[in-house]
Amino acid sequence: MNGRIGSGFLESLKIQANLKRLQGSLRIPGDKSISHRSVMFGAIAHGVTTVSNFLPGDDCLSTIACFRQLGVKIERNQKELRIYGNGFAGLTEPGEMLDVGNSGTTIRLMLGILAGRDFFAALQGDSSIARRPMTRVAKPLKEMGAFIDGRKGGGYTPIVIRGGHLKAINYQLPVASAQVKSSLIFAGLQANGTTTIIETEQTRDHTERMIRHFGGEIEKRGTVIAVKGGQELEARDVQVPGDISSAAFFLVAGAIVPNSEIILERVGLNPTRTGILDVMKKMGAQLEIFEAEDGGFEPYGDILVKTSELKGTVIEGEMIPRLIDEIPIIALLATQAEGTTIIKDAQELKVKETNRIDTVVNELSKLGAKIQATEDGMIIHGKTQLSGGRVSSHGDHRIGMMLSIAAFICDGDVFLDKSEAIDVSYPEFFDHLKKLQD
Ligand code: SPQ
Repeated sequence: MNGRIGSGFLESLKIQANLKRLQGSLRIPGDKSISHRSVMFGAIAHGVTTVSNFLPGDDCLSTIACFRQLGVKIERNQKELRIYGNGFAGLTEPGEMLDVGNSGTTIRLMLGILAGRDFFAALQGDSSIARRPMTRVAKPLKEMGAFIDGRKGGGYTPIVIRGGHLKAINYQLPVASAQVKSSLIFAGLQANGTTTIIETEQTRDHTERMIRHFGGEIEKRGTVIAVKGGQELEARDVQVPGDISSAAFFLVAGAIVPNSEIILERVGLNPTRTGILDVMKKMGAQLEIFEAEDGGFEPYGDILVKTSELKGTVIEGEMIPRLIDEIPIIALLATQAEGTTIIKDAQELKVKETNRIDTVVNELSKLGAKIQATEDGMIIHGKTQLSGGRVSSHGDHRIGMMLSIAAFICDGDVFLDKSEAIDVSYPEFFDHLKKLQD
């Protein structure tokens, strides 16, 4: 990295190309999904929840700010939190609009919590959040009895909600989404009766694990989840494992930069999130996984990755939810694999922080990748020598990090616009990149 060039909104980060090696070990920052949920569960439980290794990324800070506005006392010292919960009933009407920033998880899960509260709240986020669909949570929450309205009938932000007495429903999820599932679980905890949720595919199960960790009950049979209303949760200590979605950038960097050997420490190994490890192994990556003996309620371990000879593969079906956020960096990996990689069944990528099918394909094409978009994914032909150029994160943290790693294997420098988006999930990203080059 050679600092920023240019000025104002045209500022661009120059990233050094043609790296000779990456070596060393990194302690990966806390998992974003688990960090959000630790604040939410701490807020609705009774007593003082302590959280260690919390991710101080912009998204998780938005969650803290929102719950403070809902009357919850939260103390933060860097990566340590103390949350003073008074149960669902302890939440109070916010005096101002709740601002979720760039965070889809914050708004969708919070709507599920607010659905059971008999007060008014208005929510909004940034321009990316304004484009992301909210009907997927608004529709079932309205069916349970919440009043929700907003732009385009409550389908988009700004969105308003007045919660109240909820009735349990049986709901078949129309898309594979942990956010919709979790939102309904939070509403279900406050409803009359037992709410049943049927998933299309297994998605990340951090909410289910955390209910049990906080002393609650949730039943799971295959893809059917049942949650009883009227449960009260008790405060607990939460140790957040490292985020495998953040580790993914260094897993791929280690595999594609020559002469590399990297150890990633205390990475979350929840099987609903480890699709990237399975796919990398299938593509021929040299990975070793050392699982920790006691993972608490979320398993974790260390991962060693070395420069590897890679081959193309097909990624589809139930694998997709297990690596949905890693697809941008897997696309880069595929440019360095011999043969063709096909990614299918991933149309959900179109409604993330950006349309991640289009942004990945457009930005990697600028660097010379042979990649094309399809209706539900992309096709990548390798192995390709990437060239330098000017690219943009388009305000999407995962695209920014993917392009920064791509720069390392380009034969000319890369200039990255909107690199600040990376702070959403990995504020230490550039320090960690530098550490591996020292
Ligand atoms: O929170 P946000 O903005 O939706 O973040 C993303 C990401 O890339 O960090 C998605 F854009 O992760 C989601 C993930 O894609 C986090 C998440 C969760 O914590 O429950 C679930 C997934 O989203 P979804 O829509 O499949 O439920």
